[in-house]
Amino acid sequence: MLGKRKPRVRLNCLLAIAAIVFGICSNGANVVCAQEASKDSTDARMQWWREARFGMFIHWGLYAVPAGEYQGRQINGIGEWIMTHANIPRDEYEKFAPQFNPVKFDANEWAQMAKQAGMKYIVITSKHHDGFCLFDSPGQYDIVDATPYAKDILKPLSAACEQHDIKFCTYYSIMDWHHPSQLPDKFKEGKPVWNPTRIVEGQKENYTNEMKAHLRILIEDYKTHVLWFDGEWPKWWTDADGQKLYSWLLELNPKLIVNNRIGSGRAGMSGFSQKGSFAGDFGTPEQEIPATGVTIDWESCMTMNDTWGFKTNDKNWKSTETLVRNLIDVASKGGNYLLNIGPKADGTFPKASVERLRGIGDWMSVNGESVYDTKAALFRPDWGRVTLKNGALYLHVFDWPSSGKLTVPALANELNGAALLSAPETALAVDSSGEQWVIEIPPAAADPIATVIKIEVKGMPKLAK
Ligand code: H79
Repeated sequence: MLGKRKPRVRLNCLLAIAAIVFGICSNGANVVCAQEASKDSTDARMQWWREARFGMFIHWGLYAVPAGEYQGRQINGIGEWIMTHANIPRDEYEKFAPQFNPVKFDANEWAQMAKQAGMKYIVITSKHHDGFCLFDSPGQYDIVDATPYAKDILKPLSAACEQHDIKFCTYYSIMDWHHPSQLPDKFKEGKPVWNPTRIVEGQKENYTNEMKAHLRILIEDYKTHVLWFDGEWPKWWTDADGQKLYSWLLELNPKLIVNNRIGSGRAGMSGFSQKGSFAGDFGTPEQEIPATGVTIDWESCMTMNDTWGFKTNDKNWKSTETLVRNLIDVASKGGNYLLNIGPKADGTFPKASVERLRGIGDWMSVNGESVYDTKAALFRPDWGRVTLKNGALYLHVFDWPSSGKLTVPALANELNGAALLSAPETALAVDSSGEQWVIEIPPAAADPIATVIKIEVKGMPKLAK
C-alpha cells in the first residue's frame, strides 16, 4: 500500500525539476536560476506556515501516566524526561503502557480547542525521546499494540484537523531511549542515564531505516504537514545525516516543511543553526523569544507552565496576559508561536490550559487580524508591539497612555485612517503633519491585555526616515 504512492511522488519531483529547467531559466545562468527557483518554491511551500503565526504543540505519551512521580518521589525537571531524570530501566518504563488508557480522548474536541484559540496548526509528538509511538508503527511499542486503549490517536486527530482547517503536523525524536540500537552513555548508581544515547556499533543504518519507515507512514498515511524533529544532539547524528534525510523527505512530499533540528548544528536553546550548518526550513528557539526580529523563518515553542508533558504538581502557569503578549511579541519580530499543551493520561487537557486557550481565543476573535499573515515591525515602542502588512500597521498597546495620545514615528505612506480593532466603526483622529504621527485615543484601554489600533495606509508601511 505504501509503495503505491511512489510514482505520484516521483512525477511531482520530475515536474518540479522540469519547471526549474524549462520554465524559469531564460538567462542561461544555471546557478542563479536554480537558486531563484528554489527560493520561489520555498516561498510557496512556506506560505501557509508564514500566514499561520500561531500553532498548538502537544506533548503526549506514556510519561503522562507517571505525570512527574516515580516510586513515590516527585521527579525534578520536565515531565516527558522522567525516563532519564528518574533513571528508569526500559523494562520498568514499559510498564506504563498497560496503564495508558485515554478513554476520554476526543480528536474533534482537541481540534476545536485549537481552532477556538485561533491556532492554525497542531504539532503532536508522534514519538518522543522515550521511543513510544502515538501512531500505529510497524513495531509493537505504540498506542495500538501496547496499551489497553488499542486504538490509534493520530489518525482521528489528523482527520479532525482537516475537518477544522487546521494543519496537522508531527514531532519526531531522532534520539530514542527505547530502541536497541541505542544505549545510555553513562550510568548513575547502576541505573541508566538515557540522555544522550550512544549508538551501538553497526546499528545506525538499521535505525535510520526504521526511522524512515516511521516518517514515510507519517507523511503518506497521516498527512503530516510539518516534520518537527528533536533529539538531534547525540554525537552519532550529523549534519550530513540531516541533509540526506531532508532530501529524502522532500522527495516523498515536495510540500513538506521541516524544522532545523533535522540537522545537528543548533546553537543551544536559542534555536538557530550555527553558520554553515544545515538549517532545514525554520529556526526553533525553545522557551525563549529572540530579542529582535530575525529575517529567516523561525518559531518559538513555549510551555504554559514549566513542563511539556503533563506533571500533576506543576502549577506554575503563565497568565493569559503573558501568553497573548508573547504571541504578539513573536509576531512583531516575524516569527511563529507554538504553544504547548500536555494532556493528561485520560485524554483531557488540564483545566488551566483549557481556561488559557479560551482567554487567548477571546482576544484573537477580536484581534486576530493583527497577528495572521503579518510581518515584523519597523520599530518597538515603549508602550507595546507593532505588526504590519500591506495597507496596515497594527499597534498593540500593552501600557495604555493616560495622556489621550499615542505617538508613532511618521510613515512615508499616505494615511487612510485609524480605529481600534474592537471598534472599527469609530475613527480615531491622527495628526500626521509632524515627525511623529499622533493618534487621539480613548481614555481607557479596550482590552487590558492588549488593545490594537489599526492604522490604514496606502501600500506597505515604511518609515518616513
Ligand atoms: O520536547 C520538548 C523537550 O522534551 C525537548 N524539546 C522540547 C520541545 C527538550 N530537549 N531538551 N531539552 C528539552 C532540554 C535539554 C537541552 C540540552 Fe542541549 C540537550 C542540553 C544539551 C543537550 C539542546 C541541545 C541544547 C543544547 C544542545
